Amino acid sequence: MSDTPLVTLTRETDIGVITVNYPPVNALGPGVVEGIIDCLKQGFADPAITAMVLIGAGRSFIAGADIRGFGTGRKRLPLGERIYDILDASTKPVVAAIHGYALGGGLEIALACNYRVAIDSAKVGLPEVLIGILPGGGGTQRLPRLVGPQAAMDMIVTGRHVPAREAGELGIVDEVIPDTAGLRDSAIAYARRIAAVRPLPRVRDREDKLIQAKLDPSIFDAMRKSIARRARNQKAPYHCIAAVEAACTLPFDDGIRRESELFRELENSDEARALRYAFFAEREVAKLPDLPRDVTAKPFSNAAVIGAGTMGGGIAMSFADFGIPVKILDSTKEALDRGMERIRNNYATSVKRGSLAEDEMQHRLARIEPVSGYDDIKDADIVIEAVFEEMDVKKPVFAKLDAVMKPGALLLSNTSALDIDELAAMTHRPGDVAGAHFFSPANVMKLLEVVRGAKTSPETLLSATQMGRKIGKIAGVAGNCDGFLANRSRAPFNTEMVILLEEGCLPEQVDKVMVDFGYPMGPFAVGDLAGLDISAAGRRRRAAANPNYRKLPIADRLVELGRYGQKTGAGWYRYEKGDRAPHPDPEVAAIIKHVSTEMNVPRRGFTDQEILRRLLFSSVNEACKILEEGIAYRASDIDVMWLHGFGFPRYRGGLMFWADGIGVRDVYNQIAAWHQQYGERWAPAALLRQLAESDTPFREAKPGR
Ligand code: 3H9
Repeated sequence: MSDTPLVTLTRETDIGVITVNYPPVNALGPGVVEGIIDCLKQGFADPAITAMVLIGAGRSFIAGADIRGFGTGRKRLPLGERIYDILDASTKPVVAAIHGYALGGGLEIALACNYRVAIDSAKVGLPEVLIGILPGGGGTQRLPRLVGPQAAMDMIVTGRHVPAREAGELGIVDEVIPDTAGLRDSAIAYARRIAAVRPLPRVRDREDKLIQAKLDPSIFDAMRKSIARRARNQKAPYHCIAAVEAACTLPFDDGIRRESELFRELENSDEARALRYAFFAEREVAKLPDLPRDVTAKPFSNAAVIGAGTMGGGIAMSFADFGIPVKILDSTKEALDRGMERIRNNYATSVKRGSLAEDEMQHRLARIEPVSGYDDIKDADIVIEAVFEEMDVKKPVFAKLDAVMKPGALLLSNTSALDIDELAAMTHRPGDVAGAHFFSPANVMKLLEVVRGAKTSPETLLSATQMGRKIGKIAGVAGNCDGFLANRSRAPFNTEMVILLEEGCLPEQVDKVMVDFGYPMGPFAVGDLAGLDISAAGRRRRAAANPNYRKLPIADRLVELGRYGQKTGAGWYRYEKGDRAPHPDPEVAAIIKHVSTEMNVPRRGFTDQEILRRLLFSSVNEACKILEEGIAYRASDIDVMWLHGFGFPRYRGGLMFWADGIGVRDVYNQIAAWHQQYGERWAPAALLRQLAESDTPFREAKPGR
């Protein structure tokens, strides 16, 4: 701990400047609120001070309450002496000067100040819902008074970060200051300008923006309806709406009491614990514990992608979206034209939907240059191979890259399962080679799985993860094995879901269980989207490599019948022309029953819980093997990959966090029982047994090496 005080008051002639200095983001950790209160009181007492500025040191104003303190019993704010009440009772104007982020409790403090100024690049928001709670520092009462209940709900229920200019237009900040002007000086000048204004403006006194909702309270039910699908199984979004509603129906102080009640109901809910866990897991995944300290990432300013297919195009868009020029290479003009056409169509769809401005689309397209020769990409800092998923197709690409690329370029493969070491062996620089497994659609999905080969250098590993972060991805590291971390941990789930059909389930029944659990789509519907021919090719490859590979005759039968999924209008479901809605298909049910009979497997009924556990426990067991072999750094990395790669419901934390909720012993006992019943594929991982015997939660499992 440094000796620098957390909060200081300095005087600039007649203006008191309160500076919060609690790196990295000025969260309201222990002592911070108390420090601000002390400084406010000193400022009120000093007759030479006419107004005060509250500002953050370092990269942010205040990023909110200290999330680590939640659920620990640590009290967040000094009881009885709430900072918000002290600000409301202020006798001198207080100006919040915002840069970086003013989030959660940070924005709530700013809202209780008399004025707010922000620099252009600042962002404000009440993101509490994203960690399963609601703004508990008056935000649900003050924000609607400033911006109206509809705009307040839009912010509070989504938790989105609002850029300073928009915050200015909404009325959250009183003045937006150009980034170049210097926030501290500008805020002091602003404070001097308004020092004499009386009565002091207080957000709590404003009622004008509430009138409309008082007359027509239907906006609250409309909001509830509009989030029904997205917020299913969750409480926090609904509590957020209820709290804003209270702002319109109750006097201010009663509204604050209602907000506190609702806050307390959420603070230790399962949902809040899971979401807090996910928040920290996402930050932990960025840490590479075994890298030497002095390793630095290679800078990069451009990239190249080999292969203009769906994946290659999506990867190229990911770079272009973040301002990085990228070349896309394919062997024929037709393939390049098709690839560029697909990219243009994807962007055009975003423009049509209103999520991308037309001129921004043009900027992004201008960053993507189609090229047809390896010579055109030889100077790229990073190259990502995204050709057909077959070793014999990928190997010559790596040999070629080795021959042409400038020294030090990162050579990455987008393979989702193939051996990185075999690819690296095609080059004379295996240290520069790693996997960069993007998920489909690559420009949308947040996950990047960086795969470390046996010879991947620490510098390459770090550079590949930082590249991911620069293009907005959450990058996690996996070891090199068939399927790496993500697909390997998911593979038993994919097998089990088809075996369930052999034993008595139908696709729509399994899908319903998983959607009810919280997945956006059921696994069979996802299979149809991805293409059943693709998964069949993966099965063929694995069966060729492993004679004990469990065959999935039902899935194979559909592929033999040309049922490849959405693209052929039929897969696990039937699709109407031009419509993506899956319809249960009696033909599929008949095939399933027929194959069960052929296999001599009696059909029986399944409970929802049995379906859920059969699918997820099979993956938990595999995840334990992955940890055991040191393929993952930590259990929470597996969770991050499931959240961002496979649509696992975030409010359940992730696969391993969810399994911890059941308890490691119960999970082990069930898997051991299924081992007896179904044989080898359910053999419990050694690590699982050890964890169960020592009653150690999955999240504390120490990976092997
Ligand atoms: C709240 O305010 C409740 C109120 O209504 C009042 C109730 C009474 N606490 O993300 P980064 C750490 S709820 C503790 O990598 P970036 C983070 O773990 C809160 N720690 O940086 C990381 O630590 P480490 C509402 C926090 O620049 C380090 O800071 N506020 C907190 O990419 C750097 O973080 C939020 O939900 C925190 N509040 O993004 C905001 N915030 O280095 C949550 C950060 O050890 N925070 N840390 O891994 C964020 O969204 C992002 O951190 C932020 C910066 C956008 C601020």
